[in-house]
Amino acid sequence: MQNLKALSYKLRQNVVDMIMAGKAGHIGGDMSVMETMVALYFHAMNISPENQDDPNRDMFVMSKGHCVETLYAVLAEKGFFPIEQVIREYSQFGSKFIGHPNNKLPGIEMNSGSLGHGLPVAVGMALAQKMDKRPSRTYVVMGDGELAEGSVWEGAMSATQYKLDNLCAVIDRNRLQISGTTEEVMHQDSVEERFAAFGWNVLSVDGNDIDAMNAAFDAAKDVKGKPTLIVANTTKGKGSSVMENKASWHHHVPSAEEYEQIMKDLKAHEEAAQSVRPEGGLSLQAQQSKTQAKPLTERSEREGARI
Ligand SMILES: Cc1ncc(C[n+]2csc(CCOP(=O)(O)OP(=O)(O)O)c2C)c(N)n1
Ligand SMILES: [Mg+2]
Repeated sequence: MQNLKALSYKLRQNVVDMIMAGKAGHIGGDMSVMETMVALYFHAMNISPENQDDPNRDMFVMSKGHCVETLYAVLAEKGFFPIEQVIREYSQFGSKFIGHPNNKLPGIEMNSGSLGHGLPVAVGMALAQKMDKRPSRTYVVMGDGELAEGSVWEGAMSATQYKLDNLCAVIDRNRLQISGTTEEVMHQDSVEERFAAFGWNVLSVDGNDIDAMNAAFDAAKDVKGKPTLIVANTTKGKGSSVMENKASWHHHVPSAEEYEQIMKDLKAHEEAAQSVRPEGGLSLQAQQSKTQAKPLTERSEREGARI
C-alpha cells in the first residue's frame, strides 16, 4: 500500500535537491502542483515506462512547462529514469534534463514552456483519440497566470465543440504568477464560471489534498459529452512557510539556511503523513513504479514523441 500524501512530500524534497544542484528552478509552482502530479501518475493515468509507446496509453501535457522539476520527480519515481541522474544532470550544460519539458526524454509527449500552447495541443490529442476510437484519455495541467493567454480560450471553445469528454484539464489555482497575484496582473475570478460558460464540466477542489484530487480525476472519468476542468486550489510554495504564498519564490534558489529549514519542514510533513494509514490499496500504476529505472543513455533516449 502506498501513501501518496507522504510521497508528495518526499518528491518535494527531490525537487528542492534538483533546484539546489542545478542552481535554477520554478520552486513555487513546483510545490503547488505536486499533489496534482502525484494523483495523475499514481492514481488517474494509464502510463508507465512499459506502455509509453502503446497508442492506447493516456496522454499528458505539462502546459505550465516551467514546473518541469515536479514532472521530472514524478517520472523518476515512476521509473522512467533514476532520480540520482536527474539531480546530477538537471540544468547542467549539455544535459537532456533542461529547465522545460522536451520530448527527447522518455515519458514526455510535448515540448512546452511557452505558456498557452498546452490546452490547444491537448485538444488535438483528445480529438485524435476519439477519431481512432481509443479508450485512452488526455490530461493537461495549466497555471492560473497562464489563463491570460488567448490560445487557452480557443482551446476551451474547441474542446466543447468536439464534445471531448476524454479530455481533463487542471488549473493550478495558486493565485500567483510571475510578478504578483493573478488578480493584480490579469484578473480572472471566477475561473469556474468562465469555463462553465464555455460549456465545460467544472470541479473546484483543494488541490493540495491528494484524496480530493484522486476523487476529482475519478469523477471526471464518468462525465459524458463534455470536457472536465478541475480547479485545483493550491498554495504556491506549499510545504514550508519559508516559501508559501510569496511571489518572489516563483523562481528562486534557496540559500543554505533556507534549504535547511525547507527540508526540515518537508521531512516533518512526510513523517506526519507516514504515521497515517492511507485509504485503499496500491494502484497498478504505483506497483509498476517499483521497477528499477535504467539510467538514460543516448540509445535509450526517445527519438521524439509518438502520438
Ligand atoms: C508565452 C509566455 N509568456 C511569458 C512566459 C514567462 N513566464 C514564465 S512562468 C510565468 C508565470 C506563470 O504563472 P502561472 O501560470 O500562474 O504559473 P505558476 O504560478 O503555477 O508557477 C510567466 C509569465 C512564458 N513562459 N510564456
Ligand atoms: Mg499561478
